[in-house]
Amino acid sequence: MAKNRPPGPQGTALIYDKDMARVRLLWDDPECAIEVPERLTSTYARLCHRGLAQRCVQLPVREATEEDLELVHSPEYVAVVKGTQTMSREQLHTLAQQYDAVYFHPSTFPCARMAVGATLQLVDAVVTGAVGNGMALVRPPGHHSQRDAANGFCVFNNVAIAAEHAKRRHGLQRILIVDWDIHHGQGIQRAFENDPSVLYFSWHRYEHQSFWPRLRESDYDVVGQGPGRGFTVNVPWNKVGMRNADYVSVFLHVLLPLAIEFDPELVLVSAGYDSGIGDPEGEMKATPECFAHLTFLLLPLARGRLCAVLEGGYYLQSLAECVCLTLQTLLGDPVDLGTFPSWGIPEGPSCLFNPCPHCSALESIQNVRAAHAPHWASLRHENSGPVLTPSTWQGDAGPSLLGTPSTGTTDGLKPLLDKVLSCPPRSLCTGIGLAVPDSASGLNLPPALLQEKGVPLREEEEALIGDEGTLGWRWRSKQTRSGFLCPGAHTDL
Ligand code: X5A
Ligand code: ZN
Repeated sequence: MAKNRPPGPQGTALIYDKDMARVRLLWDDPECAIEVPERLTSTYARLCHRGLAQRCVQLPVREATEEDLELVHSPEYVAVVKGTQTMSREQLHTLAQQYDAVYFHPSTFPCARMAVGATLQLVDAVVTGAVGNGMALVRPPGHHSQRDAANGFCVFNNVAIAAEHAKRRHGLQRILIVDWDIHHGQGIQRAFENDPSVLYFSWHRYEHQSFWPRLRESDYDVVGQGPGRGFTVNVPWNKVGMRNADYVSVFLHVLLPLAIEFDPELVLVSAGYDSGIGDPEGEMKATPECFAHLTFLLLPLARGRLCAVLEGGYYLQSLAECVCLTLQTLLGDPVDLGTFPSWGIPEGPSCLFNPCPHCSALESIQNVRAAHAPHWASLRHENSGPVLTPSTWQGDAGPSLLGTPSTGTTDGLKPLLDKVLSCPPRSLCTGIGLAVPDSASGLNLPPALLQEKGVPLREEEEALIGDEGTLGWRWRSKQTRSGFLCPGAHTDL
């Protein structure tokens, strides 16, 4: 099955150091209690157990210099974090209270420097061509941290620093950051909101701004500022329970058209797995295979130069499995549609095996497409084939959801889009598997997640299934639904 690949330009780097497992919560704080050292150690153990770590080029970490850190953070903030090395538990606790959802440990400074250094090592190896792609397993995570603030378990912004490093020290001009963590990486967004050389994409649990970090700036209509307009892409999830089909749909209908048009020289993934099934923060339902699909869909970009950097992920079993499937795809193993039986589904597809995106997901997709149509030609097609599947289906006399006529200026783009996106409909049905307890390779999922088997389709899901089932979707002409928020969009579908 798996072919070994020699190290070299085609190889996959893995960067990990157990020293990053040293930082841990020293006091009682329910919000921070989930960010545990085992996130790293048990994930790495699983990679070794699967033989995946052994197939990678294992690169050493280094500690980032203060100069590296100051690519994104202020010298004053770096000095504050540096000062934690010699603080007492009480002093650490007091400092942590100045920030939102943060803890410090005497090892925080060296670990956080190592997390940045590991990310920079990975970027250097990929950009110089020493390896083809790779993954860095790091703690603390980074995407919430800001110029002058720790936030959401994050101390230094590993990925933002890496992007700045790639620009300044390798001269790259176009970097794509894909943040599939379930929280909005507002730290990355703020670092690049004015910068057209960094395209930042994030999806996140939002629930109409009621989910942490509860920011207005996480909504779909926040698109960047000044020269950076159009280079910030936010996809809010306004409901929990999103599945593989929702994630893949957002890639097909939002991220990939923009990413292909942007034509990045490097792809950085803020690879948080709190968006995976079983995670207590995300409460989503994407299975580990989904991350293989997502990774695979990114590989045609930037000639495969992809660096995945761990962010969140708090359900240890799911986290480890999701990382395995990401790394396996980076190693070049096929995204195997036949892996479902190994997930222990004795009686076949269940409710989770559902190819249709949720109504709420389609709404977010429409809204972000409408918000970005002025900035991206690839969103201004009409009836251009597979890329405009269900969310933009217009029916015979239906109104244009985007309200923007095609400008026909996309010459070279359509063939490329067609090539990358014309997956046979079945492929949307693929990344959806259900683990049952005690299955050898599956997760031990909480019972609540297993009760869905056999539950019939919800009304709005049924409404999306056309004659052909799966992706042969049509909007029912009589189907009426309100709630589309984009200006100019019609509420009758
Ligand atoms: C990196 C990450 C989450 C913070 C949640 C605070 N942070 N409630 O996933
Ligand atoms: Zn997260």
